[in-house]
Amino acid sequence: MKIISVTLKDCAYNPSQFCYDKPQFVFAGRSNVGKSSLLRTLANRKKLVRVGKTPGVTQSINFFLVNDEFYFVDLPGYGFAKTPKSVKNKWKRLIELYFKEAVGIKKIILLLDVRHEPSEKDIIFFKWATAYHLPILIVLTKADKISKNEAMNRKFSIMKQFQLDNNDCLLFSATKKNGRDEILHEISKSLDKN
Ligand SMILES: Nc1nc2c(ncn2[C@@H]2O[C@H](COP(=O)(O)OP(=O)(O)O)[C@@H](O)[C@H]2O)c(=O)[nH]1
Ligand SMILES: [Mg+2]
Repeated sequence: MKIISVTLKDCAYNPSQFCYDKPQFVFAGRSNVGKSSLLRTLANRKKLVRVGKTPGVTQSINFFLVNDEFYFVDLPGYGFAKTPKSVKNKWKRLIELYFKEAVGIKKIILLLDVRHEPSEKDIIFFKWATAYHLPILIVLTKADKISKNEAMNRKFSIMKQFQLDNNDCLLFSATKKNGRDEILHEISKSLDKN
């Protein structure tokens, strides 16, 4: 798949702003996991529109229209220690409302740092998405930070933990651009279904 255009369509602070008119690929993960880097790499852009410069402060669900065909949906990163509880609750409600409707969500792409065990919040998020019957692709980020062997071992261990197929758990490096094609391939496969 070729990504030709990426434009920020909406920053949704309430459900009336959710973009359901085209298929959606939803990117989630804890703050600092490498979500912005992944989105930039997929889009082949040095920068996407910056929404909220301070980690933990972006409270909106951001819809990027890709090729006029589907959306990359950027969920607020979770697990940033300094985020006040009231803000956390607001995010949770907003995401819950989004998942509940789930019109056209093709895949949840959950990012985990390849070097670390999934946190409790990662696991809760995974279970949450599963409860809404949303298909999940796990992307293990920053794969360049460990050896190829270690990375493969981490991948198998995560596949086992979350009971995923080989194609539903991919290694990625933004610095090396490894894994980009595989992720885009999974996205394009999901678009071809139905
Ligand atoms: N070595 C390496 N560093 C990365 C990679 N992806 C992200 N980073 C770094 O990790 C930090 C957080 O990345 P960012 O994309 O802003 O994370 P976000 O908070 O999830 O959006 C930044 O310093 C990035 O340069 C990667 O694949 N390899
Ligand atoms: Mg970011």
